[in-house]
Amino acid sequence: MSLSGRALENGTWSYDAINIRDHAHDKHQTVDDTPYGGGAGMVLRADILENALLSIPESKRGKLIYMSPRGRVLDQCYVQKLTQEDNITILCGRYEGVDQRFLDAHKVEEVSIGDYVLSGGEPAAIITMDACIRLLDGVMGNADTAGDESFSNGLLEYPHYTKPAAWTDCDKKNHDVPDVLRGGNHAEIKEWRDAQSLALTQDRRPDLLKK
Ligand code: 6GU
Repeated sequence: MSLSGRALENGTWSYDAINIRDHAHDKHQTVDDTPYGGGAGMVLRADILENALLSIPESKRGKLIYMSPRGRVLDQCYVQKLTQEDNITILCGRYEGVDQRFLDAHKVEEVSIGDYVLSGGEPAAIITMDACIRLLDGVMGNADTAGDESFSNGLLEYPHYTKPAAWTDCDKKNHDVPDVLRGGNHAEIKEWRDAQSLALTQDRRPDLLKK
């Protein structure tokens, strides 16, 4: 089972899902309507969204976030901040969007997972949750694991190798594990890994170095 699945079973975290449609007033369970000012798509209604929100006990609402490509882009620093919250309510939109008055009235923070557009906020919510859950106490088997990984120190992670030390690929090409990693000199290994991290970051994500 996944780390987050096991953590759910042992009570490290829990969730409830609310179907916005259950909070509509009419028999067709309408949750959206056409945008004022015209344009394509439908907009989720503020009154229905508020009914759905108020159905959550106040003590459980916590921070309110709305998954939207307009939002602040999720990064490891923001994930860490979210894990400090006792409760989080995540609104997942579909259609064109959400009536702005709901976002304003309830001080909703908009969160994006990157510069591309999804058809709905649900996959983005799952990603946000996974990134948070793995940081909760006791979820990762080895507490050290979270310290070295990509982004936690602002750099991409160094490359990893395991046995066999010598490996021949399907084109008969030999690939050896770098000698330094097999030598057992921990200071030298750390220096090599740090240099690899820096070079990889410079090559693939120079934007991270500027930060
Ligand atoms: Cl959070 N939602 C949607 N619909 N699209 C996105 C996104 C969120 N983040 C990036 N693209």
